[in-house]
Amino acid sequence: MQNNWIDRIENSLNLDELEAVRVSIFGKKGELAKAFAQLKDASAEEKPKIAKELNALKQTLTKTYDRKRAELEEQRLQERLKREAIDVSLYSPRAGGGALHPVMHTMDRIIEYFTDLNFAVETGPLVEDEFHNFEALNLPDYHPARDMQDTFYFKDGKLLRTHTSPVQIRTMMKQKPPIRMISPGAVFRRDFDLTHTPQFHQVEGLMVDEKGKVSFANLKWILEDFLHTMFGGVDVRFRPSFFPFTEPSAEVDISCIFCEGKGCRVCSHTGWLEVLGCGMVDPNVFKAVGYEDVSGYAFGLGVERFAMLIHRIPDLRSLFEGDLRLLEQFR
Ligand code: 2NL
Repeated sequence: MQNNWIDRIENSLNLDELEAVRVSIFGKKGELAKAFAQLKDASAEEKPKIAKELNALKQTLTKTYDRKRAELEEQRLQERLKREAIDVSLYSPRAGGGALHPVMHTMDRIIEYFTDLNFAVETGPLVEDEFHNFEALNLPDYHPARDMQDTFYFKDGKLLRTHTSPVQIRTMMKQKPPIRMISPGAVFRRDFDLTHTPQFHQVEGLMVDEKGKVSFANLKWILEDFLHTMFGGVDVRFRPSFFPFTEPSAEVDISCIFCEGKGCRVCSHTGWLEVLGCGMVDPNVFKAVGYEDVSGYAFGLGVERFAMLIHRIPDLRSLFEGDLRLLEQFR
C-alpha cells in the first residue's frame, strides 16, 4: 500500500496530476486520514506501534511529495523559459528606432547656429548658490525674483538654478575677456500650470570684450540673423524692457508665424510673438565678477517655447507626457 502511494507521487507527470494525488493521499477525506481513523479499531497494545508507523509513513510521503513538487515546478519553469524565449537577433518590422525629443532637437539646432559662429558651449551645476544664481546678477536679496515662490531651495541654502546665467558668471570668473559663449541646459522654477513646468530648458548667450567693442547693434544683428535661421522670413522687432542683469534691456518679438502678423488667438491678436530677452550686460554684473573696462551683450530664451512654435505644438503638456503618438512624429 505504502509503495503504491509513493509510486503514485513519483509517477505524476505534471503539477495537475500531482495535485490530484496529493488530495487523494493527504486530503481531509484522503487515504492517510482514513488510515489514521482506523487506529481506533486497533487493540490497545498495537495502537502506539501502528501510530508510530503511520507518522513515519506520513513523513516519508510528505518528503517525497515536496521533492516531486519542486522537481515538477522546475520542469514547468524550464519548459516556459524555452517556450517564451525571445530571439533578440530576429528582424522585427515593428521595431521603430528612437529619436531625439523635440525639445532636445530644437536645443541642438539653436546650439548649432551659435557654434557655427565660434561661440563656446559652457555648462555648469544644476544645484547652485545664491551668489552665482542671484547676487552676481544684480538681484539683491530683497528682489522679488528671489522669492521662495519661484525658487526651489534646499535646507542648506543651496538652490536649483532658476536660469543658466550662473554658468556665464562662473565662466567670467575663471576666464578673461574676450568671452563668446552660450549656456544651454535645464532650469527650475516653482511654477506649474497650463503654460509652465517646474523644469524647463534655456539657452543663454554672452559676448564680452574691451569697452566699446561689443555694441547693441552687434546684439541686434546676431539675434535677427538667428531668428531668421530658426523661423524663416519673419519680421523681428525689439521692444524696450527691463532685466536686473542688463541695461538697456529689450524683449524680442517675431511676426506671428500662425497668422503672418494678421492677428490670431496664438498671438492674442497682436500679430507678434515674444521669443527672446536680451540687453547690454549691467555694470554691476561685471563688478561682481571682477571685470573692468569691458562691454558686452547677453540674451536668453526658453527652448520649450521655440520647440512649440517651430513644430506648431499647441499644448506645452504634450511635450512631457511621453505619448508615443506625439513622439513618433519626430522620428
Ligand atoms: C529671458 C531673458 C535674459 C540674460 C538673460 C544674462 C546673463 C548674464 C548677464 C546678463 Cl551673466 N544677462 N542673461 C540677459 C537678458 C535676458 O533672459 O526672457 N529668458 C527666457
